[in-house]
Amino acid sequence: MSTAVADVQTLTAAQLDELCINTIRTLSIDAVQQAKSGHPGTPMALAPLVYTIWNRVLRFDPQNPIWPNRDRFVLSNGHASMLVWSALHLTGVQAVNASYETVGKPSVTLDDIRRFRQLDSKAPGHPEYHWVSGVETTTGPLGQGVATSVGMAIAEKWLAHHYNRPGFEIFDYNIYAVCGDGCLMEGISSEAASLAGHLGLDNLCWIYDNNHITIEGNTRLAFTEDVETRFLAYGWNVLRVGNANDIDRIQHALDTFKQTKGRPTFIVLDSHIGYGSPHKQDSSAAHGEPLGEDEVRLVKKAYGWPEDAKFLVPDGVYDHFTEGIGKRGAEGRQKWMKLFESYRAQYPSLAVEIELMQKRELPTGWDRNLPVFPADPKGIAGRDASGKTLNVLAQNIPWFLGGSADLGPSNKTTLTYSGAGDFQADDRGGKNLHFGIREHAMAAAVNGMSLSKLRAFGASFFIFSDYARPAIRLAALMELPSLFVFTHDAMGDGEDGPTHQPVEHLISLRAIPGLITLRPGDANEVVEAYRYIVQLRNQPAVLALSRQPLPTLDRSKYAPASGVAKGAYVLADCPGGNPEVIIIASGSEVSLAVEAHEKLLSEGIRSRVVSMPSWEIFEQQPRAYRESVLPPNVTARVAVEQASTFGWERYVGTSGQVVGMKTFGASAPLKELQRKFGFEPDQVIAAAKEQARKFQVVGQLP
Ligand SMILES: Cc1ncc(C[n+]2csc(CCOP(=O)(O)OP(=O)(O)O)c2C)c(N)n1
Ligand SMILES: [Mg+2]
Repeated sequence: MSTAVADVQTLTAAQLDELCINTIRTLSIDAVQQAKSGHPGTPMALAPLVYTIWNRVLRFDPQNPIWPNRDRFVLSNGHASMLVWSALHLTGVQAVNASYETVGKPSVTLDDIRRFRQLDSKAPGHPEYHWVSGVETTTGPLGQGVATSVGMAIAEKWLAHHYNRPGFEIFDYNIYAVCGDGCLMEGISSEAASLAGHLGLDNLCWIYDNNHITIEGNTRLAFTEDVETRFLAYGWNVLRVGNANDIDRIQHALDTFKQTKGRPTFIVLDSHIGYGSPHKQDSSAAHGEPLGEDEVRLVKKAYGWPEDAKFLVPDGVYDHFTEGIGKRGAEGRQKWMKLFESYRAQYPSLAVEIELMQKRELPTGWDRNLPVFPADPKGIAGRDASGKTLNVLAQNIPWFLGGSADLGPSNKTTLTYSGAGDFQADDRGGKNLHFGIREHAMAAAVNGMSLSKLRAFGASFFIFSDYARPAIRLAALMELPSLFVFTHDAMGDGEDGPTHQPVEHLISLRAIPGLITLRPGDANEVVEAYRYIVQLRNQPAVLALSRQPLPTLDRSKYAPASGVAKGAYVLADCPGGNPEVIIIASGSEVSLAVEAHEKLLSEGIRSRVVSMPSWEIFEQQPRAYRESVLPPNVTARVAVEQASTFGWERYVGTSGQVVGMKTFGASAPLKELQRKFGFEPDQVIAAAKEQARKFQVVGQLP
């Protein structure tokens, strides 16, 4: 008789294991079939792995999926999401709300699984962090999950170093990331694995689903390297389990990982996509489409499953998970809670830090000693003002840390205060991360650190935001407060030429929903930008900073830089405040706009300068404020920004003018570039005058 309908009392331990595994398989098959879309093959193959990790190994309490010392599970091959939905459902993971409280209902119900990939279901197409409790990171773009897991492993090491005390192992969790051929073909995983190997992250275990299949067919089409040797070369411990159905071997490999010190572990798991499907096993046909009703029956028969049963969770399955992960997780968490209470008694301030951090709150005094820059026509570069600010913030906020992709000295992101230190294999307390020249993995790792509740930043030249963009996008999708500090934001590094001069970057980042971009106009705006960013809890931010000195504006003459918190503000106005022309500028062009404005005023033209460091923040302001800054009846407008003109019509209208870039830049000293591309007072003045003239003509129309 099928074990699925047998009296559970009569089942052996091995049969119970198999029953649970086949439940994961059949839930996955049924969900994909019902949705008429999805990926059944890999859940069928990896059900034993996921079962073993979750029910035998993972230290995770389904009753509280945000317990800080839980092990992390990442499914980097996110298309196999039914593995996650099955695991979250069968283990009874509880939903958590935005205030970090469990709300007394399951994270994923059987009904959600029945409605796999349907609107509002808690079982969407791919694992989504902000949407389903128990998902540790959003995955789907292949390679992102494993790269993010490296940031999680860095975070655990840093947290353990910073907060553990003798007898108080407050942080000692592991990170398990499952990946497929696709993840390992993507360049980001190579960057990430290289970094993890260098850092000796022995809390990190990747399990590679070695099924030789991707969408187009067998991996012999495009992926024939020796993956094991590659990971050995990265400095990982490499293990192999030759049969994905052998859960004891899988467990043994995972145990070996836990005993391995000084290097991460890579487990190659030889598997069969579509396992059990007579016509589709080991073929790409099992990858990304429903098996078909007939094949589903055949597969169920092969599993010893009732052929007509759909979404069946046999008796004994929920209980078996409760006995396994449920019991182990609850015990682990309760033990930890007790430990944490005595820790709090002995180290109250550290305990407070941990609690604040978990809720993404800031310690009191987080903004003390933030620099204030005196007016100075010569000024200071955005990157330098940023460096000074970062060094203050990192001292005020114990869990604020980050680094650059080998451009620290140039980005001025190095934390130079005494004791800041470098994060390395032999120093887990350092606050300077050296990501190496790996922007893509850096950005994903920053997300991994943010997911671990650190306030983390990554840095590079603005032009190379392109190399980090997929992870920046995911930060926005996940609603994570990751920070990306990009310097050399325009043509400021003139001689490097067009390969290094961003043009379309600002507007392309502005197009990412939820991402805050900020391009501050002087040193005090840089400080205010940081003040705004640090208080964000659910949004990532990109800072675009100048390489070259920018005049520090006289704030006794012009409006205070605190206007940055509104995204845009009236920096300089005409007497009486009824402008006939508005000049809008960001970053290095703000002082240019001010210079033009002064000239216009002296010629009797009533101009106004609006400093607009952030479109997104401005858009969040009430209409009354926005209209006070940009009065709708003042249609004579000029925008000045050393970036693509694309999109500025939003603020200057169809009749306005944009002094911006319509081509790539060029290699030359900055002054010459400013002349060539029109970023000089005369051009701005001419544009403003032309606008004002048009306005007057329009104003005279009946
Ligand atoms: C960056 C990225 N490129 C392409 C895809 C589309 N895609 C989804 S799954 C897949 C094949 C993945 O093969 P593998 O990782 O071996 O997964 P398996 O079929 O073995 O489950 C591709 C190309 C993607 N999700 N992300
Ligand atoms: Mg594959």
